[in-house]
Amino acid sequence: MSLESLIFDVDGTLADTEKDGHRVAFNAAFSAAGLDWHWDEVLYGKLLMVTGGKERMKYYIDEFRPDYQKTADFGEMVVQLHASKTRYYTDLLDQGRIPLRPGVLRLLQEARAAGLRLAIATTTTPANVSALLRNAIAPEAESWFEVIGAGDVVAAKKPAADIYDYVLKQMAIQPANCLAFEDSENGIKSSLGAGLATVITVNGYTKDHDFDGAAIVLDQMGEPGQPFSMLSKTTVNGANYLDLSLLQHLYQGRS
Ligand code: XBP
Ligand code: MG
Repeated sequence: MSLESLIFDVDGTLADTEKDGHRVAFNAAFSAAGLDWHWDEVLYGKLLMVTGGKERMKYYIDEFRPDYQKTADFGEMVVQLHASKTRYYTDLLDQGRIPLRPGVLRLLQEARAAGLRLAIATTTTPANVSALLRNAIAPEAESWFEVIGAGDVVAAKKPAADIYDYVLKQMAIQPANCLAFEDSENGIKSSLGAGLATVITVNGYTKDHDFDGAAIVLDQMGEPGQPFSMLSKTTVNGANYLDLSLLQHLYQGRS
């Protein structure tokens, strides 16, 4: 077996999009619709338990707003709010507000140079992925990825394995030839469920999540001169940033 492909989550993994991106865009959409819904940073951490923006809004009303009287068209209202949120979110990205996390661009460039096949498996809306890639990498960066599996293309979002299964099928590749990159418990449940060895980089919202079964858990991918901290007990042969040789080492040692 050899390492042929890297499959990346987007939100929280490629970029810290949740607190200053998605959350801000949800609040802008709520306010524009005249709703008194507001998601502060702490509440948003709890809402992240549910992936998918439409699903998250429904969860918020069901769990946190027993006072809210749903109307018959509630489902359609959520769809409209979500479309509005997507516009606010992609506008934020078009303003260049959200950069990639440390080491992400370097690792993508190294992987491309080595001929690895790249793909994306995410819960977020396809337009959000396009906006992040064109603004944080390059106008043509979508073409770096052979398959972009996103949003409602599968019926069940993470933690279900469906989005990874979808991407693997599109690529006609076996999970044993790939590594996945995730940042959250829902994410690793999904990737492990699809049989993928998984590299974790945590963020503020996910640092206390359960990453049992991960190939390695890091605070960030790191850069030369900006070392990662390791949160798992993994041998890394002295490496202090994530590069292809460390990925090969993790890949060889995967269980
Ligand atoms: C990402 C998400 C997404 C975004 C919102 O999870 O949960 O729902 O927060 O995106 P993951 P949409 O990183 O595990 O894929 O509003 O476009 O659904
Ligand atoms: Mg994520």
